[in-house]
Amino acid sequence: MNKRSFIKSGILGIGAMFAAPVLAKNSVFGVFKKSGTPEFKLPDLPYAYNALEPYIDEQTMTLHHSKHHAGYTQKFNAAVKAEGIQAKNAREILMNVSKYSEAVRNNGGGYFNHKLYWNVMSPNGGGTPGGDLLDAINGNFGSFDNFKEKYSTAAKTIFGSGWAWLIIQNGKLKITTTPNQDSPLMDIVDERGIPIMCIDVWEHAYYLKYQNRRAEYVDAFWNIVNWNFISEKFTKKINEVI
Ligand code: MN3
Repeated sequence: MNKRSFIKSGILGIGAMFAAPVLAKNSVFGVFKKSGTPEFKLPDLPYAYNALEPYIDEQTMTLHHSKHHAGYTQKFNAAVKAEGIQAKNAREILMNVSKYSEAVRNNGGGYFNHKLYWNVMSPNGGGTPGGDLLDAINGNFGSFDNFKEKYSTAAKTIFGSGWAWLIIQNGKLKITTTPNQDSPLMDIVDERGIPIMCIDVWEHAYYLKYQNRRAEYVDAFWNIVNWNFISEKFTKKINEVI
């Protein structure tokens, strides 16, 4: 080794000495960020885009999932990252949403609400629920028909964009509505509870097929309600408190 190459490798060696701790620090920070700041993925639909025809059309489902829900998911991730939010999951963020920005409230709600909405519908849905859920519906609303009527009215009469919900609140079933992308899980809504059923009444959910006739979309919704999913959720969540 001549003098020149010794100096060169010496400088590289010093460089490596400095580089090593920097890399180590970055990788530790990387692990920390991975476990602390969650990253959310757009979930796949549990059925094909055309599976809910003729009640909800393929084009609406395609745009609603691949554009709207994808947009909420991407903006939710951006906001969570920008604000350095650390949480186990989206539910934890929504339950403490008053601490965060409007972007987290709107896009976090959009991310979470649509995930439930896709599962509340099924091409094999419709009919009536059974078991414990039916007993609870009868107990809280008098009859299934009465529940259906009240839920439909709530969904049809929301002013502007929002959601109608069936929630568990203090062990009882309750119908509520929220504006925009607010969720019953959020610590800023009037009626908090565990959501087990929802319908999206934003115009993007029905306008291509039903135009201004929201009531027809709400009436059609009953043909695709996934009572198996909602019953299972009810049984799992009945003893949860928020
Ligand atoms: Mn929507």
